[in-house]
Amino acid sequence: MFEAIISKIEQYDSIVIFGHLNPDGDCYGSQIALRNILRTRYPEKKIYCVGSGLKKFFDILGKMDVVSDEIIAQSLAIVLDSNDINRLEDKRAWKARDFAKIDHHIDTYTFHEGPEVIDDTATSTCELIYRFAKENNFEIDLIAGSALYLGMMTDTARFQFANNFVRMFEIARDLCDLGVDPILLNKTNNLVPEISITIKSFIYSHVKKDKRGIIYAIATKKDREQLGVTSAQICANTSLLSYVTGYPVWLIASETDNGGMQVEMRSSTFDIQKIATHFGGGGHTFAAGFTYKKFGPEVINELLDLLAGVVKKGNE
Ligand SMILES: [Mn+2]
Repeated sequence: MFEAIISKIEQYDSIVIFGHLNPDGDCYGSQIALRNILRTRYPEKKIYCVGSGLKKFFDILGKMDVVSDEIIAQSLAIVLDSNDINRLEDKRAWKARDFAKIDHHIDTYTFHEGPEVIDDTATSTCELIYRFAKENNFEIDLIAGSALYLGMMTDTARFQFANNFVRMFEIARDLCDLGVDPILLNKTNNLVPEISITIKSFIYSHVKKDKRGIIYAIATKKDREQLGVTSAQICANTSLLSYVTGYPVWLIASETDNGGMQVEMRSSTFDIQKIATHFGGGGHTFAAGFTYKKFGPEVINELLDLLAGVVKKGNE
């Protein structure tokens, strides 16, 4: 499955691993895991991770690397957990000599040519990195195993969602056998900055309901400036509106600094990924998001109408 990617890896002395904007546990975890696995297997090669990573894990799983343009220009870029070229955090991936990709999102075909493994039935990119290591007898050390566990745990919202639960739990079991400490990973992952109280109280006091089955909250740029938070910080809280009886779709929309809109949407039941695609985004069937060039009542209403259409059709 990974033969073409491995043959690329073997051709290069330096490899730079890229991820998406606003890195989450799966993005950071898959980058760190792949870095460790490749460093162990190919000690003579230089392997780097770029991007902002997940700071709260730096002490236990490792920091990101600072890599010059010159190094990138002679490296193989491996892009992880990203299906949309516009959502790549470090755009220098396109300055690399060569390119490969491993991902579990529904493909949007915006990337350059190169060997790729895309499996949207996988729980996480970390699951794919696990398979990459196992299928090729690459050693998974304790750091890599912990990073893989982190990504699988966070992308499944703590093992709630999977196409194949047996496969997911078998991997989790194998990682626990390696010595991974789920309590430490959970505890670290649960840590939130104090500002999250402010964000949560804003969302709960700005809940809006659309009778057609959508519950949501909207933050304008002014709201955000008063709170002192970014759109990404606001949009990371969709779970606050989840599973309210009568509302199978929930979302948070935030006006971006340049007057556009960032949206994160979830559904318990309906395929909302296609609505994200309509606005130039993507994601998964029940968890998707996008950034759009416009913000305001008109575009919000368009979004609500489209989602209401999905709910109506799904209920027929
Ligand atoms: Mn992911």
